[in-house]
Amino acid sequence: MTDTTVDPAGLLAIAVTVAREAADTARSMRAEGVSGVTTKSTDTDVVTAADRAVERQVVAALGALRPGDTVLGEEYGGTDGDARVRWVVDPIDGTVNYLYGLPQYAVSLAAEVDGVAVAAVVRNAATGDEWTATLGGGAFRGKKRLAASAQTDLAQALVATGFGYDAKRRAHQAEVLTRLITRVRDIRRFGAASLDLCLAAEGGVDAYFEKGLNPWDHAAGGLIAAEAGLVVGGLDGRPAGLDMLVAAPPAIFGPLADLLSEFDAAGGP
Ligand code: LIP
Repeated sequence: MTDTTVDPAGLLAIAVTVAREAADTARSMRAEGVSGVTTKSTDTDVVTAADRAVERQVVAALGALRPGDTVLGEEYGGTDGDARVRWVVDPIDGTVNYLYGLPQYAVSLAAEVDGVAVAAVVRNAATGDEWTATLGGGAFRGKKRLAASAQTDLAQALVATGFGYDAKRRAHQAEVLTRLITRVRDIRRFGAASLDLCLAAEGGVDAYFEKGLNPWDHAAGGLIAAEAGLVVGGLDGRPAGLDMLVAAPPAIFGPLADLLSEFDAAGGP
């Protein structure tokens, strides 16, 4: 019996089942050693056989459970169709961490209804840690409901960020960082946007920002961060997107976004 529900709880149940199986595949393939490594946009933008295998597994599972829906994935792009429900998947977010065996990589899966993310799961494939959220239903780590940082002073904020795979872009991002680092408590770089957003959702850092994120990097983590109480957006009143994503407590979102705008963080290559 195919499932056609669009209610967030029903979609979340499917997302969690599919993401857990996908994470098991990612972890068992890692244990066998990383194989089939090729590159994409630059020589440092790697993709492994596991990224591809896990995405095919997710697409097949969703195809069986929800034949009418569409899927957008990092490795194979989008499937055709005009269904109300679209799934957005990053099979292994943090692929460089995966390559080096750093336990900071995740399966990230979100369900959108009419273009709005309503259910999300991020599962760290190495540790089994799992974050979930539904629109209006809150965010959780396991069964623990999350409340993000309520930091009100940017100068006291611990901020996570990330860098692109293009050297020119990294140079621009580094310039922004040299100006920002004196205006916050400190910076952290963990290497996986979906996990960075979950860490911000549970107050492990106060805020996160990054330029160059694709929908699969932030669709799930963004809902989890927002449902934990963070403002998730872009600069100058724009929504979060490829040019910039900022996730921060209400009191410091404005000051952080204003500084990033002043430093042209959404600009450059
Ligand atoms: C990664 C992002 C991370 C960013 C990396 C890379 P990938 O995604 O999660 O935030 O800094 O450059 O884009 O390539 O591991 O799926």
